[in-house]
Amino acid sequence: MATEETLVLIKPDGNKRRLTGLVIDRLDASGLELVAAKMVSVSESLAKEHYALLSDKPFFPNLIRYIRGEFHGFKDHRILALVYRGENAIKKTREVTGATNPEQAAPGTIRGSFGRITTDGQFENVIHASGDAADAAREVALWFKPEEILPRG
Ligand code: IDP
Ligand code: MG
Repeated sequence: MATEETLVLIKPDGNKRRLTGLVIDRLDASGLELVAAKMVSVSESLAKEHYALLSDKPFFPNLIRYIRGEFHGFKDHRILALVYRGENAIKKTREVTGATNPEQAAPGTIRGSFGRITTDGQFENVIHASGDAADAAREVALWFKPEEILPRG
């Protein structure tokens, strides 16, 4: 298995509920290496590009508002973006993350422990993690310049 890189975003609910350290701790425990990190002010165009494959979904407009921090009071649209590297990094990160629907996410996963569905149906699932190799390559390149990522040792 080749070394992979994958994108993680701590979503605005994770930030607001002070889960950043916990998320990083869980990912550290998985043995992956943190190779890039930055706070990003998420523009509407970045949000729409990130979620381009979901643009026909009914929840898409709310998803854009969610990832831009509009539900959680972040007027500067702040989010923490991270890149993890390691063997099987995409699958390992998804396992720690848990299922998309926080009510179906396994206990002990980040989403199973801390996610929720709001009364109006919005999934608040704490983090984003790239779903597969194609998504990971596209998303890492969308959020980070090559020189912002530590070189492979
Ligand atoms: P993922 O984040 O587990 O990869 P995707 O299917 O790629 O899941 O969806 C991206 C994001 O869109 C989810 O993390 C969640 O915030 C939102 N989402 C996906 N499906 C639903 C839904 O059925 N209702 C509300 N929000 C959803
Ligand atoms: Mg996805």
